[in-house]
Amino acid sequence: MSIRAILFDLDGVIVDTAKYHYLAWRRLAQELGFEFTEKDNERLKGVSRMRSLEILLEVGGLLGKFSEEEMNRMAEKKNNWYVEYITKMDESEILKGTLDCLKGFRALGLKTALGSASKNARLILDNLKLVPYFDAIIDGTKTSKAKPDPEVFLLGAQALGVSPEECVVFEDAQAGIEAAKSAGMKAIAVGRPEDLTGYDLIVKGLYEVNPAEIAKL
Ligand code: B16
Ligand code: MG
Repeated sequence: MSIRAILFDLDGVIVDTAKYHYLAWRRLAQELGFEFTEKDNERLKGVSRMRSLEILLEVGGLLGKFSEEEMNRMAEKKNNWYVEYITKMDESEILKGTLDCLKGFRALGLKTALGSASKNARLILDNLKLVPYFDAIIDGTKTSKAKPDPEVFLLGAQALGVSPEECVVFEDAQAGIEAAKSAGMKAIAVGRPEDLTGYDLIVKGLYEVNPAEIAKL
């Protein structure tokens, strides 16, 4: 079966929003009275907002100490700070190779979709002026199950009118690679071989991608 669609994760593939997530989570940790390091932040990549909060509280030894309402309030507070940071983003923050890649795939007649866990994906794509390059945008507002569940990518394939076997996914997070594989898609890891496993191919960034080669996978 030939490749007809390409699905892209957002954070870590198209843009580095992890640094803004980190600033906001660290601010929350400081308020709660503990340090949250950049190494700790690695555990939050590709993970949903509420699961990220649980991991943060676990790092601070505070997991289980708050009610659901308090947890929701903390997540909201973090998100408000995060939104303050990403509102200032512009095209200069698009990761190297992204535009050529999106244009290249579309020139070959392939469809493109975003498959992100973030509820803020739309705002980010708007600021980066990337919305017109996607035929479908599936984000955290449209999903009910977090990666490694394949839901986000299956919804992407459905929105594009293609079958999962005709899709290739670009992902930087282990949970995302697992989501792509359990959706029955090809997974291209974006990152370092020592950090990731279970992918079909690995690249350092989209700047290494040759759309014509990927279309032949
Ligand atoms: P939000 P992705 C993910 O984006 C981030 O990697 C992860 O750190 C974040 O917690 C998650 O989105 C939810 O984001 O709080 O904005 O809804 O990699 O799936 O594009
Ligand atoms: Mg990611």
